[in-house]
Amino acid sequence: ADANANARPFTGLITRDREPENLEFPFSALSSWIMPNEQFFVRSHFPVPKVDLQTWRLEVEGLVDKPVSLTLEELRGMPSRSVTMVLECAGNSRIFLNPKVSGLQWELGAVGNTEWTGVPLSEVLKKAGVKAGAVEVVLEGMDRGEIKKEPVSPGKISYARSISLTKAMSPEVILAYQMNGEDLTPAHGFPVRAIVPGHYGMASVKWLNRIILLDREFRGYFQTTDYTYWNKQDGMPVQLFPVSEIEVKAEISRPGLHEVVPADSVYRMFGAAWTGESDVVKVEVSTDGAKSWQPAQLLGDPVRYAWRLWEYHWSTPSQPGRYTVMARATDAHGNTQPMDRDMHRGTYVITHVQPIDVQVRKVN
Ligand code: MTE
Ligand code: MO
Repeated sequence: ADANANARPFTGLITRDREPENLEFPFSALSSWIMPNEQFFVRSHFPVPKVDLQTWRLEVEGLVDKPVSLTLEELRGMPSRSVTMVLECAGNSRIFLNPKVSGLQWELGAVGNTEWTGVPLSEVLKKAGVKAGAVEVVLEGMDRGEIKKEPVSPGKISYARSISLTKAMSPEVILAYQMNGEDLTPAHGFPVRAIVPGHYGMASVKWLNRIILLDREFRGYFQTTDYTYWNKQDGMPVQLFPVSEIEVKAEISRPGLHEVVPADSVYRMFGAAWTGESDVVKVEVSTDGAKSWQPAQLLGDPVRYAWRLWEYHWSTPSQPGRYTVMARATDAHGNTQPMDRDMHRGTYVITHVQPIDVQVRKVN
């Protein structure tokens, strides 16, 4: 199969960076629980790597009984499963941070929810036999590039992230070769990517071709420099955390920022909410600048690791002017989105409640 055979024009996505290509979904265009493939956002640190399926292998090495090397055909021959999950970039909503920070200026659309199909990582690890003492699993992609950061630079490196062995052995973590029943597109990781439900997008390594079992914490660039933040914990003054689990968040699709909303009518507010290793149990909406909160209606059934759509019928004011609407979600662990930004989070995990300003106008 030719990787480019799967290439499709992206429909209606916003360019955030051209080289490498980074594309955002315009969140006010959300219309379905499953995001169509051609509207799924793209976040890549390096150019899309060339793949030759004649020589392509998935290698498993490190603390294993016997290293494993699989062709795509062998991998596709193993028992598969499908997982519908939300994939959110840890930098989603960065444009709303005040003061401004560097990094891609995502609005609300560095997020998508779709069905991924592939082989559970645990099955591949069982083939290799995990040795006692292994604690982390490094997932390495084929994409490479030069990192130029002052004062020290790691030079030319591959994209790699690790997850704990415990998470790696969980049944929802898969090595996916399909999204929505179609082969992965080049931009989304053809031929195989990791899918790590419950974790921010950086863990779902695209163009995956190497898995390494370690007896210690992985110290790679994307684990210890990029996708990390400093935090206070258990009385320790500061500690460096690799960004990992998704935190609870609701986003408003409609109304969009600065949308014109008719006065004296019923407007259907609509959006999505998600969390990491839990379920969204409540979404609330405020239309009076956080003075009061009303319950929104959760749509469909809960699916662990997927997002939940919600709606709220807003009786709009008769007085025209600028109004602010907000939404906030709560998960089954009792976590609710904060009103204010926790500055320790640096440039990631942007989950504080986002005010959306709209213009209420008389229709006639
Ligand atoms: N995997 C590789 N090999 N290279 C990358 O740059 N980006 C990560 C992750 N996997 C990345 C990667 C990040 S930060 C995110 S948010 C998701 O892929 C985005 O997945 P998508 O492009 O399919 O939306
Ligand atoms: Mo990301």
